[in-house]
Amino acid sequence: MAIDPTSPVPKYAQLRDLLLDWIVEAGLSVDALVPSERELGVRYGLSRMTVRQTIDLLVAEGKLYRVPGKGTFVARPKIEMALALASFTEDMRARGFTPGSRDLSRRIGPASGGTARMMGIPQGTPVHQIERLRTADGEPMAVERSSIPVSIAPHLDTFSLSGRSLYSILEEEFGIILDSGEQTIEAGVCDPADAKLLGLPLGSPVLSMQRRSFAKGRCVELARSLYRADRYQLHSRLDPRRTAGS
Ligand code: 16G
Repeated sequence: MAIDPTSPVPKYAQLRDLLLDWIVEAGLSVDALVPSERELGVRYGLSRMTVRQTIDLLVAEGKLYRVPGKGTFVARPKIEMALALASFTEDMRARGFTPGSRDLSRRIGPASGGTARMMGIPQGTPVHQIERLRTADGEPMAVERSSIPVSIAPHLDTFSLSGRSLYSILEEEFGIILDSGEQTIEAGVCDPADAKLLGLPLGSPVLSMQRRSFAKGRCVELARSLYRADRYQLHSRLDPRRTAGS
């Protein structure tokens, strides 16, 4: 396939699709070297600037990565985010990664107006405020900020979360079994502090999530999380459209 100069699709975007197809067809595996910008320019009849634009895009999308002085390589496939009420620990283990957690801050504080509204509790209600960096095989994946009412899990602050899953502590120590939840996912850009924690360049894209988890109708956790968009993607099954009355 070649670049179509008459197409309304910009050349850098056409090259993106052509390159991704070529990587699959040529059987390039993870960490394989991609031809240089000069070679690609010659192959597809494009200027070096256009090729660079495509490579920049594919790097930002997490499809390729650059090693200064060495070249551009095929990146690992993204992790598919489980759209389920699973804990980070369960999810990572199921995919063969070793989950990790580093406390960034833990304290008990009054629920803000927004948090209280979302959780269905009075403003100012004491909540555990837990901020953690989540890792997979030691690599930063997400920053998670959770609020949990103190009345639900009174001495949760006495448990270490670095070697143990929050959901398993809720279950084993407080008898709380989460039975329903809801999650909103939006595109976002990480601020300087989060970019540093996640080891990403400033302004990198992230998946910004807000999750409410319930047990017996009571909101147990409100979590606001930032997941690396270069490592995660969403996938969901689509059910057939139901017509009225069915
Ligand atoms: C998931 C949840 C998070 C929860 C955590 C518990 C999302 C967006 N977030 O990462 O709300 O706090 O699991 O994980 O899915 P843990 O039991 O491993 O500590």
